[in-house]
Amino acid sequence: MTLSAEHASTALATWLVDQLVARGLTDAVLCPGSRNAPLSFALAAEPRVTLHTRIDERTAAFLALGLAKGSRRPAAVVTTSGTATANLHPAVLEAAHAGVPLVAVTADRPARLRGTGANQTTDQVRLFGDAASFADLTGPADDALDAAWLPDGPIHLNCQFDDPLLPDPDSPRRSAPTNRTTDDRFVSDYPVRADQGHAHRLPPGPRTVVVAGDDAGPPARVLAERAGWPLLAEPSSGSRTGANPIRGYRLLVAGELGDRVERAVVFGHPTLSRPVLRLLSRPDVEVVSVRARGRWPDRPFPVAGEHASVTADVPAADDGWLEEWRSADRRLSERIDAFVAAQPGLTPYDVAAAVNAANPPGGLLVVGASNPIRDLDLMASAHPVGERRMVLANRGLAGIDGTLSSAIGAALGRPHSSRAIAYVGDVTFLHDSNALVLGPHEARPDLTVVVANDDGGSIFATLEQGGPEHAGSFERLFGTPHGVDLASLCAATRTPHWRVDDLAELRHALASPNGGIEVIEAVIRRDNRRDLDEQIRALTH
Ligand SMILES: Cc1ncc(C[n+]2csc(CCOP(=O)(O)OP(=O)(O)O)c2C)c(N)n1
Ligand SMILES: [Mg+2]
Repeated sequence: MTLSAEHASTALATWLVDQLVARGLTDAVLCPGSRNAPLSFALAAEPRVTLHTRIDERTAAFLALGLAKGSRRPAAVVTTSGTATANLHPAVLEAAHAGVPLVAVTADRPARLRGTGANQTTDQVRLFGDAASFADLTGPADDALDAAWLPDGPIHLNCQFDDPLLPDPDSPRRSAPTNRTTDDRFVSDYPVRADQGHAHRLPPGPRTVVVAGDDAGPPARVLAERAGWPLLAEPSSGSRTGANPIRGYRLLVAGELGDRVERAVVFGHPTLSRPVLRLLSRPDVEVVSVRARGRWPDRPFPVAGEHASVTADVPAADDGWLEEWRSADRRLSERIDAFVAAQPGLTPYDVAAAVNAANPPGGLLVVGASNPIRDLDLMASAHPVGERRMVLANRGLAGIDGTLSSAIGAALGRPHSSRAIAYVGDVTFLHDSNALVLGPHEARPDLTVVVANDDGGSIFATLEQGGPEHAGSFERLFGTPHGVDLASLCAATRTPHWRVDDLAELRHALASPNGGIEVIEAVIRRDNRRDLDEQIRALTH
């Protein structure tokens, strides 16, 4: 380090950026501020980092989360001190639960000013509690960074910057990189879930299902195929391909077939369906868990055993178990499709099916929480193995926040996708409409945002609070209609917008993307959601 002591902040920032690059970082999202200026200059001078700038720190953090998920590399978000840092908390929590290497770099004042009421200075030490590993950096300190570094979870690097915050005008802009190649010791195992060591071998016998929650990955499918077991795979599991996924599993698990399950092997984080979670909590079902990513990998149900990976003996004879599920699923799928086709107007299920159909091999689909992911779950048949589509959802905590930013990040992080689509509810869209605020210098992905607009939160209609006894207060407390004119909202950021209210128009709009970020608003009803949901559940009888 050749910089003078007076430029300690620049030295720290330059060193930190070098270190992040060595750990595989290629993208950083910067939010403007003065205290973080040393990092801003250091990032701008680093040719190996693609810099993104966002005004809103919450949006920025979810953009970085999406970049990490789409690229399967760590991504950083960089902020000034004070309230700015607290805006990172939602994305840090999501990253902690989903096991995503989100690097939160916050600028702070020197420790001597903490607790003194100095301007824009608060207690940022361990701001995110146990959710993130933490280092309080005062200068280049390899040990502190090594100790905090996680391959699969959020890292909070708090940087104490003293004045001066600007680089020495007399020093060269940047010396040639010396050790700034990626260091293999640190490159995370985030990209590939390598089976570590020897896989636990399950004996055949009990009637078994494979449950693939969010981020389960191909091993769930491989196990189901090898052993001849039905695969109950959420849309964002990464396992929903081939012949074993049971499209209507959510309904079938609640019935007679579900009652006969004796054993379940769980991959990833299953959160989407209550019947599956009930199955996993049943005392007569033996649960075998394959360790999932995340800061808290423990299961919320008792497990008989937990393993890094699992395999099974190939069954000696076909006992018909898989075929029972498959034929029940075929019958149910036909009934669901016929029921949906018979409904007048555009239904939420039509939107889900159209979105699924518009996602080609090599495509990227980011799905919002609430009903969009559930409707997709119900309507999406499994694609053939080898047709690689990436389906992502923030299922670590299933928040409706930051979804558009996550989608923009994922699309930027996976630039070779044949198509990128985000599919969200209207409340989810509004929650993160700041994602559409992009400056003129920012990279804009090609991304079609489909908003299923039912003017409020429809999921609550299908839950207990949607019962007729609560009808009087339902709209105000849960439905939250907003009446926002999405066309005007989009116009404010010059985001192209199409409003469609029938299936043919929706398909047409989906079939003709114009490039850049564009919004398709699919207008659907909310008043009949509870009724539709009940009728669909009755199709198993
Ligand atoms: C940050 C956050 N706040 C609140 C919730 C609770 N919540 C779950 S779904 C939902 C409504 C979502 O509405 P919308 O996006 O329109 O989808 P819909 O239910 O209509 O399909 C809310 C508020 C949440 N999951 N995350
Ligand atoms: Mg809605």
